[in-house]
Amino acid sequence: MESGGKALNEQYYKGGEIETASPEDMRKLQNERLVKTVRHAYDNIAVYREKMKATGVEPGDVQSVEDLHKLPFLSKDDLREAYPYGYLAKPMEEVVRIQSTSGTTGKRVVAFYTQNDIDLWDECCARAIVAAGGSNRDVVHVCYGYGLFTGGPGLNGGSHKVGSLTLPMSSGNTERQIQFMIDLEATILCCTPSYAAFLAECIQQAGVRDKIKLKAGIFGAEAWSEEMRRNIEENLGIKAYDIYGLTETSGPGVSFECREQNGLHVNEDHFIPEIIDPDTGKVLPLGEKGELVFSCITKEAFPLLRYRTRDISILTREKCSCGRSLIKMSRPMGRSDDMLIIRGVNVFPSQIETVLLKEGYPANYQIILDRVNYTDTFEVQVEMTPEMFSDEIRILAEKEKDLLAALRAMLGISPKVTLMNPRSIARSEGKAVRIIDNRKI
Ligand code: DLL
Repeated sequence: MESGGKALNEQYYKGGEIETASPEDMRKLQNERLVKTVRHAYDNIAVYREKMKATGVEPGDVQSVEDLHKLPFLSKDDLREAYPYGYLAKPMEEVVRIQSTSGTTGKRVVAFYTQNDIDLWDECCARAIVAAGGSNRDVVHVCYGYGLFTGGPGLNGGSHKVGSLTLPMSSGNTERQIQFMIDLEATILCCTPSYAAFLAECIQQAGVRDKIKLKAGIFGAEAWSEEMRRNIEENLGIKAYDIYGLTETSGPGVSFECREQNGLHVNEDHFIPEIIDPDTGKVLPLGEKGELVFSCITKEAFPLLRYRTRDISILTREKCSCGRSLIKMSRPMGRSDDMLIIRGVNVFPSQIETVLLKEGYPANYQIILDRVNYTDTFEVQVEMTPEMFSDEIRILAEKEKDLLAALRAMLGISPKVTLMNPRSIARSEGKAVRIIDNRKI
């Protein structure tokens, strides 16, 4: 079916032609869209205009992708400082939706969408579904979270666009997930890889593997390994495809895997990728490892240019047997900041420290992560001060409960809280070892 050229399931979905465009045609389109977006952002986002001025660059200085490096970088901190409306580039009458990053109230980033932005986002996710073999004959079971998180709404929109029957399951209630999967004969599963692995185990335990009709899965939102892919594929009898994206650039669908399952094609007619040295900001050539930076060149409400993702990857432009000419990025290999993704939620260690200190604990703590039964475990161990210490179990339990509530309020997820005796956490001779991540990802 996918033999290159025009064979990308266009019968159901029209994304095929652009996905196989020549590099010259793609560059021409990117140039046009980039010039337009720079003007739009400069004219409509006051803080961005100031940022450009401070860098000494004017919209006219950017005439093509070659000029992209002249623009300043944008970071999560820029967006947080301008929270909530600072980077909104369209009048309220034209904006129809927000989505938001996972994490705390303090650390949230809000992304805005016009109806056109949503349509284009749906298109990006539709491409991912088609690349995974999806068509209007498929039943797409979406158990990414719905709501502020982009996973559910993104894949839901993509599935509609392809014309598949969409099951908007959202997360949780595993028993019901499996029942619907069987009853509705779902063929494509969309969720985080860790939830897919967990589902596979539950399906096996329930002895219903032969009732499952799944043929493919589209998994992302967190790091996963090749071993995990093989494990999921074997246990569910499917092909498991990676999908990548971030709230700031719209959500899932910035890039996706095709049948080669070897790197993710970037939807570069919407997002121009760059790889930079995270320390110097210098743009690195194709094939070199560094931090991914994206410029969104079709977005109306939230047109971020040179946005630093903090994800480490490599870009390559090699002929792909699927026929797509879209540039490929390797699966993210880590981050250039300290953000952790725990059960799909973005957590910064600094948030944990803030809570501990506010609650009167000393800065002697450890964050211990592991993966048990394909689910992240998350423990915060913190020392008590000698004054806090008590040998009465009831008092300690009360303290743990209070601290857990404060951490949950800040992070949006619940760690296991363990109060430790004063001076019981090993001191490091160099930098304190605060994070022990035993997850093999
Ligand atoms: O996780 C969007 C998404 C939803 C992607 C569903 C794929 C599927 P955020 O919550 O803003 O958005 O988190 C973005 O998650 O910077 C990466 O560090 C990480 N991430 C996303 N996809 C992948 C992936 C969504 N396929 C952050 N592999 C990003 C590894 C991923 N990490």
